[in-house]
Amino acid sequence: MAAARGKLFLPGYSATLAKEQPWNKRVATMINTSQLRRLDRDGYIILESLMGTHQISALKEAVERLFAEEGSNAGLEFKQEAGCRRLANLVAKGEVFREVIAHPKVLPWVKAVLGPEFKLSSLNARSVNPNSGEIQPLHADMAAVADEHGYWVCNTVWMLDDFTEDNGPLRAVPGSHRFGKLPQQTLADPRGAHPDEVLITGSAGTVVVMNAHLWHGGLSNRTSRPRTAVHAFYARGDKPQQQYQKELLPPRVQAALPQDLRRLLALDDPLNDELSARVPIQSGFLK
Ligand SMILES: O=C(O)CCC(=O)C(=O)O
Repeated sequence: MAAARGKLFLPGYSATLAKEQPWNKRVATMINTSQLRRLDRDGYIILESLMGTHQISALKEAVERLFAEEGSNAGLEFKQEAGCRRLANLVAKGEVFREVIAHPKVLPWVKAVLGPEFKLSSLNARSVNPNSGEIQPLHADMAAVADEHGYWVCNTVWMLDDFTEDNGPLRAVPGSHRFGKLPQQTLADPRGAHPDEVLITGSAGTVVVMNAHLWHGGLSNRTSRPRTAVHAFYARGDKPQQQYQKELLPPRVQAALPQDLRRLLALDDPLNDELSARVPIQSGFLK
């Protein structure tokens, strides 16, 4: 990965191509250049007030209903995590979730990280328990390291509650998406504080777009209320999905999907079938 200092290394954006290719034109017009530089340099950006109150409450209501319905099985299509409640396979579980994955103000940023050929990798929810007592180790999602073609994982964290310093915010090491190494290969204790870490906080309705090679992790919740987020996670087209959507989505849900969502979910993509079928589910740190 050639990440030249001082130069933008975002595969989905090229000032030259912006003149001739519709996608790059769209990036150039929709995306604020200083945010783009921040995404390239730090590995994340914060989109405030992306969700309105109606969308936040609809998502929260759907998430809590699913936690109640799924009980101790919640999250099992992916993995369960100590100190949290998790849900997985959310594309299958309601229109309110399908609206998240193709948001027109978020996808251009995902493209800026992954380039034009990308797909949804998984859609999950994570709610940190009150007084959770657990810290996620610093990790890169799917334990992914950028390869010779560049970045291949991008996550978007949709805050359904305020993220404060006390209730289990994200922490991240800015610039670590460029290290080409995983925290567990380098740090004596990936759960420990890192000298360069920052806390990512924000109000409910904020969406964090994160180059998911970035070293990051959720902190513990020291308050008496849960802290909930939805994670819409994307992968470059030549890599496996974290959760193979074609297998997980019931046929009636697949049949009702419009073409653009079928494409985003890679439902008619033989390469994705080859890459994603029968591949063990890979987390950045959960066994
Ligand atoms: O704070 C969050 O919900 C993000 C947690 C995270 O990084 C993960 O589950 O991989």
